[in-house]
Amino acid sequence: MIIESVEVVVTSPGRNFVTLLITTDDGLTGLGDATLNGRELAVAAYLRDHIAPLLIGRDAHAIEDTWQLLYRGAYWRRGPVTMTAIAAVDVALWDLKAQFVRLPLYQLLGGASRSGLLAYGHAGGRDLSELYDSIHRNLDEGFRAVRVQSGVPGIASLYGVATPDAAYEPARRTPRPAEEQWDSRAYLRHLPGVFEAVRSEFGPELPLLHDVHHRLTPIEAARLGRSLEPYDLFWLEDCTPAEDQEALRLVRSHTVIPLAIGEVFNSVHDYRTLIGERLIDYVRSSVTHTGGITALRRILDLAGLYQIKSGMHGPTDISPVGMAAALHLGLAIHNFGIQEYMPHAPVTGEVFWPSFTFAGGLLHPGDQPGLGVSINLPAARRFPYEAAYLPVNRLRDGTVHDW
Ligand code: CS2
Ligand code: MG
Repeated sequence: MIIESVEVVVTSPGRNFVTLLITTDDGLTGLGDATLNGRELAVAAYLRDHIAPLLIGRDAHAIEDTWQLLYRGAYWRRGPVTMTAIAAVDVALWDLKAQFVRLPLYQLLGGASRSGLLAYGHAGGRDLSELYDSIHRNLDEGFRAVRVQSGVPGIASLYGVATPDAAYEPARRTPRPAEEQWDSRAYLRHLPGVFEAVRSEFGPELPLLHDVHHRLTPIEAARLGRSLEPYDLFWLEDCTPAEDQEALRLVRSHTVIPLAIGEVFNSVHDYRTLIGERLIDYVRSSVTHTGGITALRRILDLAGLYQIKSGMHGPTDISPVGMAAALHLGLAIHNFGIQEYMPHAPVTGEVFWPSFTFAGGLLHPGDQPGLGVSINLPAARRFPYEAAYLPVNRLRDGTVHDW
């Protein structure tokens, strides 16, 4: 299987996606997701200008050697742009190998370790009544676990909370990032009451998750963790800015709430302290942003030694290709925890044709050879790239804060 052509497709059906297509002399095409929210064109250029020329003529079966070549061979290591580009190549090569042997990809990763992947949906509301409606919608759609985000009185627009008529999509199609507000004291005061209310309305069984989105200091996060303990959360996500691994020592010493972190990480080195010192319970990395199946599998194998489980990032900015890769990996590994699932807008389905399924609260990658996703190129061309950015956050006095 010799690589004959490499194509980078940037398309925007509902939101921007970058997809890598690798075609071999056998006539097979493998797909990889290279979408990095708000920095899509940087990855597209990295792939087109610096990686594609290296791939032409190489053996598509040599997945590990190609990974090492792209990682070590660039001299400049890690970083979200580089690791997203490497991930796209890695996933496309796994897709090709699995198509070549006519097996669903999870079979090459060791076969299925479970019958389906528990998924969590997203509920958010500006007040309790909107939030209850949103949780009910998730349950009606079949979700058996729900992430709960709530408005905070006095904060006008906030991460994770949409108006009831619009799907939640943090990246907005504006030439510059929109601005949101933040007030840690107001949030810390308000949130425990929200979880108390949700627990008494929906009972003790439903797994509830919450995403702080990197906004607190370690001591604030410790206080929040303690105050949420009575409501038995499945996890508290990104309670402090993720790059400061040592911060979680302080959080951990004050609370037994399970912690999840890592959607912005891109390498096993971002996890060494967190995993080695058992400072987290769930690894949030996606296949798409962490160097592909080859690299994320290594992180999860290391995590498994410490009873730490997967909780792969699955927002809409992971394309259907990236989601399929996550599902094949999640089905195969032993230490699967939960899978985030934010279904794409219907228009995304005009371009990407995935075969994964969601039924009874469980995702399954399907049994087609390879990843089981195809791309409709004429449709992709109908949706050209449109600049879109994640918001930035400011405190009441205008100071820029973590978003
Ligand atoms: C999030 C995302 O899914 C999550 O947990 O934190 O909504 C995140 O904000 C986006 O993926 C950023 O690209
Ligand atoms: Mg998150």
